[in-house]
Amino acid sequence: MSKVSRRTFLEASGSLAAVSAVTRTSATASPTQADVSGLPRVRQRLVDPPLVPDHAQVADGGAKIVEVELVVEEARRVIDDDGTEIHALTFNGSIPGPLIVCHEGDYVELTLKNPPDNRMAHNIDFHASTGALGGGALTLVRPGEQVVLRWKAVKPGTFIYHCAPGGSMIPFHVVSGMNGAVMVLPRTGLRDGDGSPIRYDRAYYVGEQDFYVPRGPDGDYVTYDGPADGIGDTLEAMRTLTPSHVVFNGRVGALTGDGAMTARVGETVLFIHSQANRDSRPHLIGGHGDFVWEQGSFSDPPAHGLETWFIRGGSAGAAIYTFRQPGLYAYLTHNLIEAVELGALAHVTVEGEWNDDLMTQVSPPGPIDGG
Ligand SMILES: [Cu+2]
Repeated sequence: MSKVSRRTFLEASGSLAAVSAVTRTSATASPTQADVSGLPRVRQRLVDPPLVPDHAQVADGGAKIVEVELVVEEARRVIDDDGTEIHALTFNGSIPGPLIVCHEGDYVELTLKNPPDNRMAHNIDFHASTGALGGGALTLVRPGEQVVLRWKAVKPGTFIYHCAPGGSMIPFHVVSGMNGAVMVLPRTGLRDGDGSPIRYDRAYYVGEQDFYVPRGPDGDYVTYDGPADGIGDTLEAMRTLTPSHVVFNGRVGALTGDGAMTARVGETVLFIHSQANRDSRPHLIGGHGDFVWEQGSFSDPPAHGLETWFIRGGSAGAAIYTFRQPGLYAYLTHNLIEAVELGALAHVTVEGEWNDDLMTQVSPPGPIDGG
């Protein structure tokens, strides 16, 4: 049973007032605590997005304890092609943090480490979990500390997680990079609206991130010496609600060129898309969302054949598409200003045979007939 001192708890909850009712002071096991000692344990090796950890789509066997480790990394990151640099706050060094995958009924057992050379306190709020501010009230770790949290995955779907250390530090840490996603698969796998199984050949995790980099009097972005130096200016920029950058996977162009996602004609691809702070409108140019769990809940049947879908700020959604044509696809937010001018654009390079029936150029560009 986790134990939280009053002092730690208040630090973790910050200005959020309604949480005193969940203060836990007893060191004895709750009568509702399940005995998980007999459950098998599997260690999930987390990977940098857009890759996802190895996982079974249909659960083999009963509930498991899925062990994962997140290490907080406070580090400088360049976020665009102009060399704009921020003091990023990250889980495991990537923006977004890694995708965690489990099945409904499994337990996720997280070890959260805050190395001693960090400067700030951090915690984690799992939207997929139940209780204690999503775990935020039980996980505040100062530099040099670690904590272990176990939660049961009772809701199937895609969910974000994020740091939430209290007050203004909640949005500040989230827009500095401290967010990621969990996918809780139904034990029997995904199903379409008719209840037929859906299987995917590959999966990608696209984490969308809004940054608010302050500008100096000359209009240029400001680079700060230390992680705390820019907090005041950044909070001021955040309050304009106007991001300087909206990007996928931590920087402009992270998922284009050599970083582009890949697939083959005939392959079915699952795209998980998270936005921890702000709304987004994913669209696959030249393709569709064959099956879309726009709100992320796998308890609900997916929508079919969508053009553009909507990811609410503070959520993750999932879309599945079977590629039918080769070529370069743009996967972007269809606020095209955010996509093209601010950075929220990715590419999917698809190899395979062109299908003339689906599209053909009947005559190439040339002079207008009779002109
Ligand atoms: Cu944090």
